Amino acid sequence: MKRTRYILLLLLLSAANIHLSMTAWAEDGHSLWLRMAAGDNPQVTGPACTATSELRQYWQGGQLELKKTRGYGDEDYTIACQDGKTTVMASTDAGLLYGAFRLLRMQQTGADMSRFNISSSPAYSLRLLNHWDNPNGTVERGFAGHSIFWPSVNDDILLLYARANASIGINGTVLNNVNAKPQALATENLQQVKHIADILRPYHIRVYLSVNFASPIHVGGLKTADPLDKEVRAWWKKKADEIYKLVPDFGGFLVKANSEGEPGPCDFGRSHADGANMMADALKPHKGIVMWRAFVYNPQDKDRAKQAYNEFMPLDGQFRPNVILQVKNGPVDFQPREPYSPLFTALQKTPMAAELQVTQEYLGAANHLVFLAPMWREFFDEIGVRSEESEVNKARQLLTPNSSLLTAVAGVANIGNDTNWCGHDFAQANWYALGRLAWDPSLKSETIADEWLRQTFTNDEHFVKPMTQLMVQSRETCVSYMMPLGLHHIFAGGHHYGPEPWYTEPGIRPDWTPAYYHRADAEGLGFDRTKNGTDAVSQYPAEVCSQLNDINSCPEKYLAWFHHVPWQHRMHSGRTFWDELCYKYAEGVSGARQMLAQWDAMKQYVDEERFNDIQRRLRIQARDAEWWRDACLLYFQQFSKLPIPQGIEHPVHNLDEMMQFKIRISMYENPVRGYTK
Ligand code: GCW
Repeated sequence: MKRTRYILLLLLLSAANIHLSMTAWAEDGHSLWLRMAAGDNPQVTGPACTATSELRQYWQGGQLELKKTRGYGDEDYTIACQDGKTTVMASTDAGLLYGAFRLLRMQQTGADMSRFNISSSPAYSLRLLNHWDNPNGTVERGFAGHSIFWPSVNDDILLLYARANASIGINGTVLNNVNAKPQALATENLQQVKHIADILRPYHIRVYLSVNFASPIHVGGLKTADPLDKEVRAWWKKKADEIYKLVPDFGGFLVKANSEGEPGPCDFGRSHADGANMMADALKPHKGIVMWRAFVYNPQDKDRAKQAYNEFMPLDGQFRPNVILQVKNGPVDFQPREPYSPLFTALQKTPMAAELQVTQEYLGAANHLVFLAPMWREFFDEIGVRSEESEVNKARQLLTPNSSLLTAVAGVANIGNDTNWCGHDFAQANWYALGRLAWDPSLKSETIADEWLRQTFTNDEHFVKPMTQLMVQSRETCVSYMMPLGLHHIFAGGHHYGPEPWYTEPGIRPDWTPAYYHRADAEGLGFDRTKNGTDAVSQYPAEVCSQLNDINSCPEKYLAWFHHVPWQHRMHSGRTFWDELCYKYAEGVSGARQMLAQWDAMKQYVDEERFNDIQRRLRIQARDAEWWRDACLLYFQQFSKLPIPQGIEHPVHNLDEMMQFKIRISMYENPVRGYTK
């Protein structure tokens, strides 16, 4: 009897093992955070809509009813469970959809489902992805393969893309690069836009296009693209009509104008407002919008960080109501750390979109594990958006009476046709975080990391706890080994991956060289943006301005951003600025190594395929961190002429060697090797 039981037990165990090795352990990251087992649940009742079919397929609980009732905002929902019965209530299909995905998230993360009553509504009405995808299939600053939209699409991929976005609240997507080819608006192209829109629509995702300002010339055959020209205006109206015939819920246009060589209204002596308003007028009858980018800078100006403000502040109040000004979170360009763009607290009448970069153009591409929620939280905190975790925010809340002007969040996507979508499995977490924060910017980074890890890997606490910590710390680690204490834009020429604080070329624009930003000399390091310098500080509200202007009250994380800091300047730690810089780089390197060690300890909780790939990338990251430290400290040491303090690890390379390193990548690829000679 005993023996039979024993054999039975063995049989059961081995069956469980086979099951494990065939399902849970064969993972390639393709399912993202949507790893629910499919089924067909007859206990789910509701109107015929996407929410009902999603829940019918993936709901593992008991009786569930979806109900449409009046009284909710367009995307709001309530979900509740009482006496064993779960209900989703909303006024629209979209509300039901978001409620459905909330339930599935709770189910996947192992939440207590016995009794709850949750209501939710989004903080921003537009929550978008921007794809920098080109018609030939390359993705600018994309590190995960080719475009999923161009030149052709795979409908299954699009469907999963739609579900993933809906599950995190994304409700719009811009299908092509802001460096837009005129052909985006050609009639053949619009057929494909329609095809994509038809697949995304059931998931409440609208499509948008980036447009080239000179399209009337290149596509329409006109002589000019002057926004005040009658024929040009008529051309845009006709184009809009054509688009809306194919895609009745088309979202609108995103425009990069007079920036980095793109055409724009200034080419015709007109203002950004003239250009944006012309397009807004064409889209208005169809309820479309224009998202006009504020990313402009010109080599003649003294300080690149001031230019968007200088150009757009005088236009505040001149835009049509269906124009949104899309502003990057920082005043320069998606650096590992930037203070917020002063436009966010200065504009009084113009609705704004915050443009955040999900793709890691300046953060180690798809080789480095950098969880970006803490960076975006920092941004939201600093512009005074409500958050539960922030101290800064409490002080700033009153500074931004106009924060209601922030109406949209746009994330520059990190998505390509790689099997796991984002190159690095952990880069999926940044796509996830973008959606979650655009819905609710008060979420803590920990919360987002925790729920993403549970859905993407496992609910096992031994994995979730340490990995949450690792993720939350990863951004600070990256800042420390790349550009601590306010340093910025000291990347190698030609790509934005490795360090080259010395980089220059004959005839190059100064604002495209690192020396323009770091200004290292015998006296110190950093860009003087105080009142005695370029006075960029004055673009911030008075209280913030005086804090930033004084080297003793300026947050140390922004020191070299706003000040030319003397090497001997005394830091809060008691160290000199030079020593602190050395310590920060050392911290960055040890942080990167710790991530690798922590991951190595997680082997038993992760399938082999993802474990190995992530480990390989973490090793690259740890080596890159050393490379950053050595290149930067050895280079800056030529100016400081100070020793690297005792008690921390010293560079393992020498400067000449560092200056020989070159990476062979283009702006369309992930560096396959950390660096090559
Ligand atoms: O960050 C810079 C990038 C460019 C990009 C530009 C922009 C799409 O290096 O690749 O172009 O910003 O945001 O327009």
